[in-house]
Amino acid sequence: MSDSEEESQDRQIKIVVLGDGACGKTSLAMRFAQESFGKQYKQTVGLDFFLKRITLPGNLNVTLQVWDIGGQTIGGKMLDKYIYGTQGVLLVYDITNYQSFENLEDWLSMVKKVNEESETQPFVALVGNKIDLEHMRTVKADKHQRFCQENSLGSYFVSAKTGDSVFLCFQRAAAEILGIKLNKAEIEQSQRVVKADIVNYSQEPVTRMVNPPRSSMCTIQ
Ligand SMILES: Nc1nc2c(ncn2[C@@H]2O[C@H](COP(=O)(O)OP(=O)(O)OP(=O)(O)O)[C@@H](O)[C@H]2O)c(=O)[nH]1
Ligand SMILES: [Mg+2]
Repeated sequence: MSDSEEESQDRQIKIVVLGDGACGKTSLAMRFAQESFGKQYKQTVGLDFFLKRITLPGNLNVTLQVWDIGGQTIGGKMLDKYIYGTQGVLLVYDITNYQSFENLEDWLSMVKKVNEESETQPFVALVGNKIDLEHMRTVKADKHQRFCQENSLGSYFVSAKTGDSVFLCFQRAAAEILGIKLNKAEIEQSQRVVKADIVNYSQEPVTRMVNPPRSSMCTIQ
C-alpha cells in the first residue's frame, strides 16, 4: 500500500469515558455521537460503545471509538481491561455532585496503574458536566482547575443536555492525540451556544387597564 493510500484511510482512536454513576457519561457519548439527550437515567451495565467519524483540519478523517464505561465498574475485575491501550480518557464528574469529583482520584489512579508499564501515556482530560445546572454547582471552578494543574489534564466544562462544548471536548481530545493544532476559528466553530429553555408562561390574556381608575382621594401637601 502506498503512503497516499494509507493516509486516505480513516484513523481510529479509542477514548474511554470514566466517572461515577449518573455523572452523565452515557449522555455525553450520546450527545456527541447521536446529537440526542434523554432525561431518563438508565444505568450502564458494563460498557457501551459509540462510533463517530469527525474531520480534523487538513481533511483528516478520524473515527472515534467511544467506550462508555458504567460507573459501577470501579473496583471490578474488568475495568483495567477496558482502559488498557486507550489513547484518550475523559474523566467526567457532575458539577452538582461533590462526591463525583472527589472520586475522580480513584478513577485517575486506575488509569495510571493500567498504563504504568506502557511507553505512551493516554491523553487525559477533566470534564465537569451538567454546566446547565450552574445554580446548583457544588464543585468550585478553582478546585477543578487545581486538579487539572496537579495532574496535567485537559480541562472542560460541558452540558450533555444543551450540547454546550461537548463536540469541542471530543474534537480536542482527538486533535491532541494525533498532535494536530486547532486554530481559534476551528475551536469557536465547535463551541455551541447554550440553548435556554423557553418558558411557557400562562396563556391567559393580560388585562390591561386602559384608563386606570383614579383615586377618589387626593392629598395636597
Ligand atoms: N441537567 C443535566 N442532566 C444531565 C446531564 N447529563 C446527564 N444528565 C442526566 O443525569 C442522569 C444520568 O446520566 P447518564 O448519562 O445515564 O449517567 P452515567 O454517567 O452514564 O451513569 P452510569 O451509566 O450509571 O455510570 C440522567 O438522568 C441524565 O438525563 C446534563 O448535562 N445536564
Ligand atoms: Mg451510563
